[in-house]
Amino acid sequence: EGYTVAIVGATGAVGQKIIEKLVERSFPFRNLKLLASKNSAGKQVEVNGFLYTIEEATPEAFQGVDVAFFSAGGSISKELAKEASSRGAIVIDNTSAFRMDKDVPLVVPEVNKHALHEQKGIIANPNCSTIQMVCALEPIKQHYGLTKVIVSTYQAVSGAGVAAINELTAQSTNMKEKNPNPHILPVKSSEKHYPIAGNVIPQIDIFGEDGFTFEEHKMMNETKKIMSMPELSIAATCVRVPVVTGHSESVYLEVDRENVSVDELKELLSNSAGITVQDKPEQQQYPMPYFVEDKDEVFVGRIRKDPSNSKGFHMWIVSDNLLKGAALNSIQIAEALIEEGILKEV
Ligand code: 11C
Repeated sequence: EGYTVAIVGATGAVGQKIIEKLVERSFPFRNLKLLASKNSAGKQVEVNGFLYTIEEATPEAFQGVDVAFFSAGGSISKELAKEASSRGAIVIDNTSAFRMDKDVPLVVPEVNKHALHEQKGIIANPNCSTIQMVCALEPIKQHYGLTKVIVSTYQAVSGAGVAAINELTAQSTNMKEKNPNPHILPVKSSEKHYPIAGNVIPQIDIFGEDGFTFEEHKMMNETKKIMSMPELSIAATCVRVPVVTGHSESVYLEVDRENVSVDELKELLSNSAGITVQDKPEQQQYPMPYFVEDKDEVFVGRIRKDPSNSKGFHMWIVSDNLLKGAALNSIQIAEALIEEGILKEV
């Protein structure tokens, strides 16, 4: 009884969370295949009391797999995702490799579960900072319309993987150190690196010709695709901050209706799937990344009306980037595939 599930990138920051959440949510797996690079092959990992040996991710490793979660970087997905789907697996890909492909649904189940029916073997999990934002924007769009979004992010280093977490930790233990020796952030493959402890870096991923980074393009393009709003006016500024886990976002948005009140917005978001409103300024209550680690929800607070635009609102959105931003959303996609009858019972 149950599915054969493969996890590609099982030793990474997201891969580890996928394993944790599969167990915690009692996902119906019968067999687990933990796949990783040649370097990690042979290591043993305990999952729910059973020992699993990590195997090298090769095309043949996907034989007999029903669902494959990919989270080992875009180049591995480009190399192996089609190999997996051609062997009958449904791939849920956590990288940016296929997100904007016409034939690949880009899914946040609370927003566009219906898109799963268009899948042709690969489903893309959106970028972490996009996921938490669209969870809050979708109910607003449905009730009041949405015409404009301007977002600035405050993103945790775990988004850049275990090496970036280690870099922040090492630099934080000696903030006065004159030689923090950065070599991962902002972008591992780039020429220049900057310290992250005691710093804020306005660059996540590489720059495009328009002056926006790829992370900013992801937020803009993915939001339009997930929400089916190709014409949405949206701009993003993505910034790395010295936080291990939990992305924060300052979002300005404009609705398409007059006289929407802050209380109405709070009520709407409080009743929306996956969202918790934490918004009592008089009690200094608002979301903070320090408190969201290991929490499934998207937290929203600081909801205010813009002082000069009656259709404009500001809000602050925080979520665990490794959970709703990555591992949890991927598993919710797999659960939705079962609910919708797309992943057949075995
Ligand atoms: C970060 N958002 O925080 C990135 C990590 O496209 O899935 C996720 C990259 C992606 O660095």
